[in-house]
Amino acid sequence: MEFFDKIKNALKKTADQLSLSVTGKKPDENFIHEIEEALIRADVGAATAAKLAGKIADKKFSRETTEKEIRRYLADEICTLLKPFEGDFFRRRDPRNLRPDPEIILVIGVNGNGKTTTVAKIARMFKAAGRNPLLTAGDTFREAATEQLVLWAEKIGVDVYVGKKGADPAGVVYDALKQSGPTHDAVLIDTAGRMQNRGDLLDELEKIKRVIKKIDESAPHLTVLVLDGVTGQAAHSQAETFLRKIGIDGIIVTKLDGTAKGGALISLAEKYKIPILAVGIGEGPDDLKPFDAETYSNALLDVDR
Ligand SMILES: Nc1nc2c(ncn2[C@@H]2O[C@H](COP(=O)(O)OP(=O)(O)OP(=O)(O)O)[C@@H](O)[C@H]2O)c(=O)[nH]1
Ligand SMILES: [Mg+2]
Repeated sequence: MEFFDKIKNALKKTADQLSLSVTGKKPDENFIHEIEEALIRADVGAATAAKLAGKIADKKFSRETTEKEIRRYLADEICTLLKPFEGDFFRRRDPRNLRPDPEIILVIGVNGNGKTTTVAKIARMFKAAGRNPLLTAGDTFREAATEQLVLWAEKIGVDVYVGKKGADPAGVVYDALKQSGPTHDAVLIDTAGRMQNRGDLLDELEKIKRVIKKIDESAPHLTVLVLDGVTGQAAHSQAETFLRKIGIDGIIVTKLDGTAKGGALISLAEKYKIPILAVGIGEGPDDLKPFDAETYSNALLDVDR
């Protein structure tokens, strides 16, 4: 399936939320309000929705304006908003680029957001680019978590480092980094899910970071916060806490295929000024896609390129 169609399919539920009935109507106050509500239903966020609706109001569309034109206009506005936050995750992995060796990538986030799956997807992408990542099972709480990562590693054909069950995760990460061979040009660290209100678990994450720095002062080279697209506006408090406590370089929004709230990342990017490195649009290892502002906004509003 072509890339645009995949994203479009993924965002279909959100696009359906944005059904606008405009034919023959001049965009009056009621209509503007309708648009604003539709945007909020798609989880664009109240402030951003108001801003976008305001732009439609200012534009003074005529009675002849078609729904398609309004969609086009909204898509363009959203694209402009998001453009500065297009992460360069895929581009900077270009093997010709200079990068640290190994490149250490820490993947963090709340329980069930899709961290382990995302680690697998990144590994797949790296492998396809001719790289050799070492996966690290930094989730030592649940045995199933380690098994899940090991299964992915086997499926993709990459190495995985697993510590002892119940071991201190920071220790496991340290050992993994020590043992990563000269052939490993990246270390992808999966971590246990932790709620943003669990101070003790956030401290543990800080410890993991400290340990990484012992090995390489400049690492982690990329700290990725994985957010669940289905969470909607609740993702804000997650982003805020992880940003403040741990520091993040970018976000990956998963499950965009399963949500009617695909608009959440608009307000997220805008509010926290965090690059969106990629999006997850399925459970398979190839379902990680670059975040492209134009493709995303066109798919969200269901307009053609
Ligand atoms: N539809 C869909 N499902 C996804 C996506 N990413 C992950 N999932 C599913 O979400 C569920 C949780 O994914 P995991 O990768 O285990 O999440 P996690 O953050 O590692 O979970 P914990 O380790 O328990 O915190 C699994 O069933 C995944 O298959 C996605 O982009 N789309
Ligand atoms: Mg996991």
